[in-house]
Amino acid sequence: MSNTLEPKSLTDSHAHDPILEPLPKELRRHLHFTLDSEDADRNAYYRACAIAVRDRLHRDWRQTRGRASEGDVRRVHYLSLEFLLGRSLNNAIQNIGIDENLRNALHGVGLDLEEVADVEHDAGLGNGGLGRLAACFLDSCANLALPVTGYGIRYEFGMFHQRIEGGHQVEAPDRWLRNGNPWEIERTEDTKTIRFYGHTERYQDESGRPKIRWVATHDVLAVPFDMPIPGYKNGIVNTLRLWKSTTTDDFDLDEFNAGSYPESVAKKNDAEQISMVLYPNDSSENGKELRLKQQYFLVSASLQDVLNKWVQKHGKDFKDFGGKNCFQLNDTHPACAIPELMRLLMDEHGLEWDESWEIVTRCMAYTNHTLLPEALERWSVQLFSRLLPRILEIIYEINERFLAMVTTQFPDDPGLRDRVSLVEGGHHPHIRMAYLSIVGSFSVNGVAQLHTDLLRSGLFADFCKIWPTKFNNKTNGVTQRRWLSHCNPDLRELLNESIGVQWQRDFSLISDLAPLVDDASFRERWDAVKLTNKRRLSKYVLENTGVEFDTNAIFDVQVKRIHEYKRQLLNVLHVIHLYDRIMKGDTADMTPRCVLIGGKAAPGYFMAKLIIKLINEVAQVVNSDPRSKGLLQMVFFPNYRVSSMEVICPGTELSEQISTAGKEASGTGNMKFMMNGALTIGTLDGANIEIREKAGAENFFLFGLSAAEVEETKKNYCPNAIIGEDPEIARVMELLEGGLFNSTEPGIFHHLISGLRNPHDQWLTIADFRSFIDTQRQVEQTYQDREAWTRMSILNSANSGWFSSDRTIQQYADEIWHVKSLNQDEK
Ligand code: B1H
Repeated sequence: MSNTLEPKSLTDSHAHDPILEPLPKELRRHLHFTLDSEDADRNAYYRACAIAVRDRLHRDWRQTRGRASEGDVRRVHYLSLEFLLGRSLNNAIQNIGIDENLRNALHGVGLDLEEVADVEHDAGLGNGGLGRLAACFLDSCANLALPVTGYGIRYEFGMFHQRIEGGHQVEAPDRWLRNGNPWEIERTEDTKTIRFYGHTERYQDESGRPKIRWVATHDVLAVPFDMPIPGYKNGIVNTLRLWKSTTTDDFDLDEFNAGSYPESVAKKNDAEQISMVLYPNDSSENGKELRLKQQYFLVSASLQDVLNKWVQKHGKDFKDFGGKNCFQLNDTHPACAIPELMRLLMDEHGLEWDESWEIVTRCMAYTNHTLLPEALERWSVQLFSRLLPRILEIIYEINERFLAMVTTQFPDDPGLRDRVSLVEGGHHPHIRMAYLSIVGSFSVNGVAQLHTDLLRSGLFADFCKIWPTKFNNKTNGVTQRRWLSHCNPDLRELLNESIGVQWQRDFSLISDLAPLVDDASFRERWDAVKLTNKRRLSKYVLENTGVEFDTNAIFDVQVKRIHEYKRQLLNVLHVIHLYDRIMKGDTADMTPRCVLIGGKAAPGYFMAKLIIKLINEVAQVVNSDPRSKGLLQMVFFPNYRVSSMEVICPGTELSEQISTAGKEASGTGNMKFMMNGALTIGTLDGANIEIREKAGAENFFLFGLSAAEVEETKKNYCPNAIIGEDPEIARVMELLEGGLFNSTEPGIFHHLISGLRNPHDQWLTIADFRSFIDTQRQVEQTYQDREAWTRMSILNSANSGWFSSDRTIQQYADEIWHVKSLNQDEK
């Protein structure tokens, strides 16, 4: 019997096909019918545009889904607690090539595309680099037509909104879904059930085999919401599937019958809390029960999703499951995927341990993003056994079998067993999630060469001895489509004219820029683009801070999460030093400078919040002193987020990448600035090293100790001696300690100051200060030679091809995932 509701009938010649309709007509239709909107203001138009664009993605989205499942190709599932997407409208219209069309359609009704796009709330479902990396990766996977699905959580509240009051950070909830989200489609038909609590019991199955089941659980539902991820003009639309938690509709019958119906219903609210809010502690863990619930919730829902689809197609034959599926774990946050896949295969699908383990270790791959001890996840065994008793049992068994193997294979290293145990013993034992991730994965990668080297020689050295070939490097990258083409339209046009348009698809072509450094008229146009972008940034800074930057000055920027290891404090000390020169009248060869610092501090991170306060107070003193005029300005940019970076990075001339060497795993802001022609002042840390190699040492301002020197210096570090011997540094400390920046609040910076002077200061700020001052002097001198600066700027962009996430993802695809482009035949 033919089904008249078959989706095919929607594409027949009588049906409405939005792709064939002119955009202005579609916008009117959505305003009038879909939205039933009375006003035709920019808010209404934003929503109409988003829906019209989504309609235009629809056919390719369906087709991409169909092609990937029909072809029975190997697929990748990118599991991440964070996807920091930012805005979607501009990205989508650029990728499907209707940007000019939409601009004209809006123009026809008296609106500006920028103005309309500005209505969209950032999807801030991430903390910083790790979450934004996941978003860049999805863009690159779609560009390369790879069958990759993102799996995450649909947080009701994303990264908090930051306000500055009296110089202090104040957090407010980010209700990003307030006006709905036109990009998502709810798919209740794919809802999954997730279990928590309860206990396990042994039983025998029909054939008398001993089995284990997890019973008396409190269940929660996971409802998926899909977001389209369009490729760049290639007909591909991939999916990001985000899970929302909700209540099951079975009631606690005892309570229900006892007449406490409202209480019984209200208890179900607990379920909704799981996906309520993103944890805002970048690079540090806090061990909260709700966070472990989030992690397991994401992992269980996503694995069930993939397994269900597998069973629909292949029945219970899992022989080839590991060959056809790969799960990339974005740090250890989704590490429960390893025991959860074991559980699903054994307890739900009846497989034995060995065949399940074979499958799991064939399809799990783990990316490590940090060496900082405070960010390494450890979950208390006590919490685990209460919340996820079956998962804990499986982890214990993984550990026993692993340790038995270690004992047999390394009999001459008796200490090894204890060092690599997944369980950290003691009074309150914990599970080491990084170790679990290594043992359960076939690939473990770091995110920059130095980071991977340090993992191999330090944190994971024992595991490297056990499995030397498991470890590999995949240096991070960023998408040039958002971080150059979209955010820097003037540079895009200049590039298109000079080297053609293909760089948007294949960023290695950016190297064609290099010969143009010798072309004086090109350099002039390059400078003109930068000036336009500085003006735009200056306007944006004025709107957000009340300070108007002088566009003759060098724009010096540090934007990233606030953390001691990132050393925003070093940047502030340098500003204090410049201010001291101004007060002394030592300004003859001073280059005017505008310093912008932005970023959020984790709400519980006292020192980071104090650094924000100091930045604001120093800015206040510097900006209000008439002697600074034309020489020095400084702002703290509030609520730094993806959409602010889109204005900040094109207008930046000097990129501050000044972390203590060995601490920043990679960094990705550094790459965005480089593409947009900023020069970097930086340490030999993370991807800075590779940036310097690619740009050429002569086009990079290097300062400070190397990672090896940091370790050496720590053995005998004496900041007070350095301060005592260097009058300029001593003077900066004197101003700071004398209360110049906290005259009405005595003593508030005490902890910062004593940290700087402490021989155990891990961040070695004072150790690198002299080198920083001297290198900043070099920056100023170079800036005064306009031609030299412009040449260096062009060469930085020209050599940034390596830092496209397309390159990174191609390496993941070739070396870890072994997946191919769906458009392979067309190539
Ligand atoms: C990075 C994190 C991170 N590393 C814990 N680790 C989090 C850890 O909420 N948490 O619990 C959140 C984030 N983030 C960053 O990853 C590195 O510091 C950067 O250097 C790197 O560029 C980025 C992407 O690889």
